[in-house]
Amino acid sequence: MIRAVIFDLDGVIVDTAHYHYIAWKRLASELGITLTLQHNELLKGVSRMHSLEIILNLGNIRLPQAEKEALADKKNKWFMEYIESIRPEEIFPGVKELLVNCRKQNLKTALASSSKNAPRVIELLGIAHLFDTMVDGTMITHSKPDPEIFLLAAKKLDVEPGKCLVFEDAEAGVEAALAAGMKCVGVGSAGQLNKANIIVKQTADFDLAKINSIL
Ligand code: B16
Ligand code: MG
Repeated sequence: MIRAVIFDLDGVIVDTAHYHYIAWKRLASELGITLTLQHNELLKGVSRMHSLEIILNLGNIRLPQAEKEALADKKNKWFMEYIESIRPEEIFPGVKELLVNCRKQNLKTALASSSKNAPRVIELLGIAHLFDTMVDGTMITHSKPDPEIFLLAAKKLDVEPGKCLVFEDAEAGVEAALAAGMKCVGVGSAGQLNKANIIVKQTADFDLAKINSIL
């Protein structure tokens, strides 16, 4: 039986991926690099510094660590400005209801986001009370595709990894969930997420009544 449901944030609950994209694109263009939506797929779910490395590689740019940190801080300041305008209306349709229904069915719920800004986003969305626990980028050493974030969420929930179901929109996130020994619902298009146990177009398309058929 599935006992817990673990949700990624960006791309699963709200489209913060868009704000990450415009902030990275702004930084990339200052560096003379054109960042496309296709490139952006590689940045989903991975840490801030790893995202920067991917962008610098696109432009064949090598920089000392201190400069990289300054660039990452610059991007983060822009991102933080953009997300201050996020409102609860931006939660993807049906996601709040899905969380409420999970809890009604005695499933534990967790947030597992690589973002160090996840607590602020969740606060602005007003949905902290719908999670039994939250794990974010400040609590982990290795970002997705490493399973650390999901294993920590399972530990905090006190549920075995094999009884957890993860919702993920990023390839790195799907890989992390499977590496943790969990089941995974891929949110998005089949091509990128084909390793997931099932794929839905939007988070709310998942049929909670059939949750155990995934095992
Ligand atoms: P930050 P998720 C991830 O969040 C994003 O998908 C990824 O694009 C971002 O680089 C990462 O968080 C770190 O975010 O710079 O705010 O710490 O999809 O795991 O919820
Ligand atoms: Mg995501």
